[in-house]
Amino acid sequence: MITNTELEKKGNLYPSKVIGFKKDVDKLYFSTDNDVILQVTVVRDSVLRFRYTTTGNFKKDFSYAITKYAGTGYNKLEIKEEATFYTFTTAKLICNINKADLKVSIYDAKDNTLINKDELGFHWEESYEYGGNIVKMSKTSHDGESYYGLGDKPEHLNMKGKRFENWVTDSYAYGKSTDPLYKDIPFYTGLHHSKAYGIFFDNTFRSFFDFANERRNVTSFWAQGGEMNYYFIYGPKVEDVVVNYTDLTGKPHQMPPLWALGYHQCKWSYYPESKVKEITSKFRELKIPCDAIYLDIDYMEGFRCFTWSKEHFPDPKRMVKELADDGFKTVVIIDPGIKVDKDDPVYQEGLEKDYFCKRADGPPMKGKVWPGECYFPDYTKPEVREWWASLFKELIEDIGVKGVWNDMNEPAVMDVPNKTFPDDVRHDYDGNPCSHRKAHNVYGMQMARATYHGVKKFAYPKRPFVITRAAYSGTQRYTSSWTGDNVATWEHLWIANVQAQRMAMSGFSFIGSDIGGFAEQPNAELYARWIQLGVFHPFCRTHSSGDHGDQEPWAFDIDVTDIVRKFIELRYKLLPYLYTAFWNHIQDGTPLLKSLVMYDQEDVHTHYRTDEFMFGNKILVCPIIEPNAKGRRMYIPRGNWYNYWTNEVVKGGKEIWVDADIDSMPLFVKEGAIIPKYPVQQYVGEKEINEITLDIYYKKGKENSQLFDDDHDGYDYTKGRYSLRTFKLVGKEKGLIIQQHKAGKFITNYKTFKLKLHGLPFKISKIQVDNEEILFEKVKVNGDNTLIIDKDFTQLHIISA
Ligand code: MIG
Repeated sequence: MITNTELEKKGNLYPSKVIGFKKDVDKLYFSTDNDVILQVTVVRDSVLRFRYTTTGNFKKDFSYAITKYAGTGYNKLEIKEEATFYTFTTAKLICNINKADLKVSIYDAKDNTLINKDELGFHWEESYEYGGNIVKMSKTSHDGESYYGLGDKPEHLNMKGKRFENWVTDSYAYGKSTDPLYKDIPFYTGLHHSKAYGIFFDNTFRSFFDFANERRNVTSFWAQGGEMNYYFIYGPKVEDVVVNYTDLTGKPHQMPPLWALGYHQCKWSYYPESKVKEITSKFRELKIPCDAIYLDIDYMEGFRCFTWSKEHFPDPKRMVKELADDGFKTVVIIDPGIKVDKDDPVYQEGLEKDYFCKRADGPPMKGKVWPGECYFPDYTKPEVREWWASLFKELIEDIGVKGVWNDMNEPAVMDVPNKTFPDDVRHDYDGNPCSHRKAHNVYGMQMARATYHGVKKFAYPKRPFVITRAAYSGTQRYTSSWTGDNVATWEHLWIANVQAQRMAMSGFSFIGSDIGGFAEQPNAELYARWIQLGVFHPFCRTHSSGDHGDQEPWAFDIDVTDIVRKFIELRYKLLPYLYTAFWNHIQDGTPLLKSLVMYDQEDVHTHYRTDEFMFGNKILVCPIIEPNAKGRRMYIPRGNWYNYWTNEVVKGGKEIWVDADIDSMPLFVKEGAIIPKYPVQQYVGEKEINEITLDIYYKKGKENSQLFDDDHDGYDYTKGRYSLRTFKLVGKEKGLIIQQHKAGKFITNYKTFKLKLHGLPFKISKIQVDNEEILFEKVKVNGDNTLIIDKDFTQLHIISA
């Protein structure tokens, strides 16, 4: 007879005193009397890994998040034993381990500032419910400490005072307080005393983070299984924390094809073929640039993956070709559920080769999704990923589809209360068999990874393009992503802005929202304001569920169509700027979007800002997120900025009112910046680009800018066939010098630069290119300070009268 239905809690357990210390190359081991071992790996001078076991030995080490390309190696490691603690020092950090209780404190090695300190530190609770341990960590929260990151949380950028859960979940029409959502990125950046550090808790079980919510001075994180295993990443700059985290978990494996940075149009669903063509033709007719058209689930036959509806798409290869001839790349959706259908070859092969996930007692995991009852490939098995990749051959190689959209990969299951697989489902986990409790949060990541490998293989020598809904840390290596099923409300415009910045701060920059909102329908004004924000997100796509009407740029009224065109055109003009930022992103892990706190952490005003952000290094963006606005107040970070529309220079470090009627938005350029621009094209590659415009914003002082170019697709750039130009601007009272440094072997198509000088405080009397005076006719100086010069100049000197 069961007498007690309450789960008995055993209470917290703690490490006892340290009785052993051992060093093994880059690893330090501290063992306690009660069988706890702390293993510290010195990954780099500024990156330490902390790993704990409670059983006296460590299980096999395996992570889907950490990339094999992560940097390792440190300059210094000195270890000392003191009376009450051990201490070790790297070139950047000092770390103390208490002998009495294994508690850790970490200091900046330069000035001894305390950066991070265990409160209770590592502790655990044996779980009767799950069998294993609930592993916990608590840290002291400093006065004035702020917290950022954690993926797609639809909450204020600064997470102080809040608690969050990580469990990848299909969250249709989520709201501002919905938690968790589609992604699990258990990484945050803490900032206090102007110094930033990061913590990446690489544990895929359901996890929780508490940022001084339960107790005012304590920040904690815990998971319902697995190991206490976290990386401490020192900045002290916020940006360096994110860069170092991105180094650990990976940058995108290659540049996106340039077209993927264009505008994308999507809906659930465009069908049949005639409807698709009607949409694409309308873009060309109205001269609204667009590069990609999406096919949602209705293109398939009964929602079966890798099939086409014969009725609606009788000849996909011809259609995809015709779309391509008109500049449109076709992207199709692929979900994880494979219909239980003995006549379906994918199902047959999956079953025969034992590729589907199984319940603990043997039968395949069966769940309902769009096609009806389905089985689900176990993407955590290498062989299954290879098989899955091979399934893309026809779609990509033969039919000519250019990108694949992975949806429902949380995995989402219909008609069950927990919306996903039951906990007992088994996974291979790359040879580390486990239950769904451990594999759930990486399932979507591994699906996207397999899809990426397939698309990459069959698109070769072109670059792949993949988009995923679910993600775990590291997914940015393979794919872009969107923020899931948002709603056409003003609040969601705020959410979209915060989510994109937060994702960029979480190492995942190739992100965007469903522009206009997925559920419900925006009015004309909301759609226009959303496009204005969306063109400054790395992934720029309108998508809607289509239940509530049309959501194309022309679906509202003519005035709005003109506004939408104006901003999509701006996106196309800025493509070389965005492409250059992407290059820096894949090279160095530099985020594509920077919240103000990342831009200027010394200025405490930035710590609680949410709306303003940097798009790349030079452009300050602030969306209008309220109806009926003629402008808004916004914070301008320190320094001088040019209003993009008026060229008026404003001094930052304060809040100001900025006019922005419906056809405009607050947009500023950092002084000294050189912004490269293309002419407007209807799609990438429409025009041969012979000239690049460089918008030069005069500054008294120095500023560097860059311009990257390559073939816009393919892999030649990895062999040095790219062109990277660095411009060094030096502005003086009576002159302006721009030096160009060139790197790379690629010969660009453009031959000249059209320089537009903004804010020049003097009249030009003389121009020298590489120390030779140039006749005004030759360089075509116009009344508006525009001049055209050869792209290969080394030094341009503009001299005042
Ligand atoms: O159950 O494929 O988030 O973008 O249009 C809905 C149909 C499934 C959810 C995705 C959405 C997509 C929709 N999908």
